[in-house]
Amino acid sequence: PSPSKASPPSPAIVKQAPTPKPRPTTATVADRNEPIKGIRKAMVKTMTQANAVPHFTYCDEYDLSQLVKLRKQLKKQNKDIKMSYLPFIIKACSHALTNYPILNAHVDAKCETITYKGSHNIGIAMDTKDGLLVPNIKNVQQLTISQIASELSRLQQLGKAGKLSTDDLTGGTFSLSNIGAIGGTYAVPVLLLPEVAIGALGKIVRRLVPDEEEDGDSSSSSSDEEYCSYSIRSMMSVSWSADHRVIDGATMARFSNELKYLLENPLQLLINQ
Ligand code: CAO
Repeated sequence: PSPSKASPPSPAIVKQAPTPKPRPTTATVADRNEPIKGIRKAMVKTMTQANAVPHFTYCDEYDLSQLVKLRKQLKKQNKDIKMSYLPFIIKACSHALTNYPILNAHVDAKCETITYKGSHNIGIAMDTKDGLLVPNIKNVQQLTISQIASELSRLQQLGKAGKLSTDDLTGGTFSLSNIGAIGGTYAVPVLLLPEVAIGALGKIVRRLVPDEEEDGDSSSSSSDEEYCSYSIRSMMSVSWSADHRVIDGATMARFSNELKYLLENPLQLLINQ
């Protein structure tokens, strides 16, 4: 049998390849080299050393609605002092550290000794004129929330002016990084050796959260459908990194639960400061 002849494509359905548009005229911008020195050079060393330590990160969300209201009231009543959220958080950390002293500790370079530090010298990561610096507030366990606020303002002003002292920058025992002051929800903080734990605070955001179920609510439902009420709450995520050679996840989680309780019930914090 003779092979069937393929009929030529109809001119109407032949697809024309699109003509590429010419590349826009651009001028190459020269690259720029900059030597890594000063605080950046120090950061290369400290961050590289810290990254060699096996660590884990644990995250949770705290409901700061009551703290947001309380701070608003205190700000109205006391205009002389800059009262951000950090002084409350720093004080609450100190309370929780009292029950978890292993988180307020140093570990030597060979990881042979844990030194439980007596003072709570809480470091605060600051975006300063010179770059990232972590001055610390000394003996937080002895300070009131307003004293912490004044000390934080002093360090922030010195940081802005590039005038933080060696004393301010050394001797920290536990650190916090309030990245939420700039924005963002989660961050994985890098340890500040020889400290064993650091927390990153996210931005406090208002969002819908299901209300706590009251006792008996679930059993009172006559159908399979679940009804739930919601409220707008001020939520903050917190991410903790800890040295996993000496700190286990359960310790970090229990510490975080205690801190969460204090920050969600800030009157307790005011009464017991
Ligand atoms: N969520 C929502 N609002 C926040 C907030 C948060 N997590 N943190 C701060 N705010 C609010 C403050 O309450 C304040 O509000 P008011 O003007 O109404 O009082 C405003 O934002 C500005 O706060 P602040 O930044 O001046 O003060 P602070 O005490 O909260 O923080 C400091 C001080 C120095 C920690 C902060 O300015 C800073 O430098 N943060 C960056 C830290 C950083 O770079 N971390 C990354 C390290 S790793 O590279």
